[in-house]
Amino acid sequence: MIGFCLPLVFLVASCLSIIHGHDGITCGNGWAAFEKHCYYFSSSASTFKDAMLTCYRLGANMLELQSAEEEKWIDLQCRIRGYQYGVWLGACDLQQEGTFISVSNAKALPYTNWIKGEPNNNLGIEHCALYFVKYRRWNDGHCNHKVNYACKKMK
Ligand SMILES: [Ca+2]
Ligand SMILES: [Ca+2]
Repeated sequence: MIGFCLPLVFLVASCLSIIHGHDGITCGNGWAAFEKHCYYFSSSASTFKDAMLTCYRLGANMLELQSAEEEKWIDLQCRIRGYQYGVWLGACDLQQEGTFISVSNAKALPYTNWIKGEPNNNLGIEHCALYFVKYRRWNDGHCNHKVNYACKKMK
């Protein structure tokens, strides 16, 4: 039964993705689609807190990277948009120094890709994570720095 149903499920899923394939229809204007999610990329740089609040206002969360594949796509988007540093990631160690957790659910990060030697909590004041395009890896930075950001929601 499973052997029969699976191809059918994939057929229906791929038909749906064709019908809803256009970003403007699936995600709305100004949003980009990648796999099961919609992404909004900021046109200016913000503090970590302002980035988070903007994403909430848009009915989304800050970008929380789940995989190397997603990160690769985000890296491309950052480069196309000419982001100077990269994007904030929805991860911080404000609750417990040294332990980075996801902002949306306070759980352990499902995926990390820190620059070697990071997170280093430089000067004791770095508590917010960002994707650093220059190194294609992550750094902890000062939460009040202004960095571009991306918001993410389910399609
Ligand atoms: Ca820290
Ligand atoms: Ca750092």
